[in-house]
Amino acid sequence: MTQPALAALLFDVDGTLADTERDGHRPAFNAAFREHGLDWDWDIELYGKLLEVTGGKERIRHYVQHYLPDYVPPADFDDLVISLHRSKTRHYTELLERGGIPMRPGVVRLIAEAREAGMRLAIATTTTPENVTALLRYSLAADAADWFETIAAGDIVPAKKPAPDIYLWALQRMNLTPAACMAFEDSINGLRASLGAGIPTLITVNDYTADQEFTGAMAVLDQLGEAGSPPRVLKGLLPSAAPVDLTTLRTLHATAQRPQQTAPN
Ligand code: XBP
Ligand code: MG
Repeated sequence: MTQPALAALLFDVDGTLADTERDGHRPAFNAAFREHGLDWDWDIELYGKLLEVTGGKERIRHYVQHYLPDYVPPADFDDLVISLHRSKTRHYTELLERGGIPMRPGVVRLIAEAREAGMRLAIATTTTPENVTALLRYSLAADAADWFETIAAGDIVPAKKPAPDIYLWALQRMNLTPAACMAFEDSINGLRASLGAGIPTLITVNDYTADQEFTGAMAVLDQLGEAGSPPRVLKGLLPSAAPVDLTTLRTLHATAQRPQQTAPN
C-alpha cells in the first residue's frame, strides 16, 4: 500500500518544542512546594526519574507514594494536589512570560516553512493548556496559538501519554488518518503514545531522554538543526545532512513503516 501524502505535523510540547522540563516545570514545582510550606525539593537528577510519570498532578502523587515513605497525607490530599498544581502552573506561566524558555533549534524555522506550505499543524501534549498557550505566545509569536488547528492538551483525555489517547483525540478532531501525519516527540513516553496512535514519529532528544530506547521511530536526532548547525543523527537515516525541512520530512514519511495502532486506554 502506498503512503498517503503528508498532510499534518503533530507536535509534542515539553522537551520537543522547547527544553521546558529542567529549568521550567521543575523550578515551578519547587516554587509551589515552598509556597505551600513544604520542604520538598526536586533536584535535576530526581526530576529526571520523576519524568517517568507524565502529568504534573500525577507526578506529585507518584513522588509522595514512592519517595516519601514517612509522609502522612492529610485528609484533603486531593485538594492539596490540585492547589499545588495550580500554583505550579502560575509559576511556570510567569516564567514563560518573562521570556524564560526559547524554542529548540530548528523549531521556529520548520513551523514557518510548514505554515507557508499550508501544512496542517496540531499540538498533542500532556501538559496543561495554559502552559501551551503561554509557551507559544511568549516563545514563538503573539498569535502562535492560532497557527495550530487543534491543541490537544492536559486532562482532555483521562489517560495521559504513554497512552495513545491524546493523539487519537487530535486525529479525530482533525478527521485525519494517522498515516497522513507525522509526530514530533522527545521521549519514550511520547513515542509510545504517537506510535500507539499509528503515527510515524521523528524524535529529537534532550539531556533527559538521550539514553532512552526509541524503537519504532523514523529517526532519532539531537535537534532539527539550523543553517550552519545540522542535526546529528543518533539512529536511522536522514535523506540529507541538511537541517530538517519539509522536503526531508516528506521523504522520510514516504518511506516510513506504518506503526500498528493500539486500542485507546
Ligand atoms: C510533559 C509532561 C508534563 C509536564 C508538566 O510530557 O510530562 O507533565 O512536565 O505539565 P510530554 P503539567 O512532553 O510527553 O507531553 O504540570 O501541566 O501537567
Ligand atoms: Mg515531551
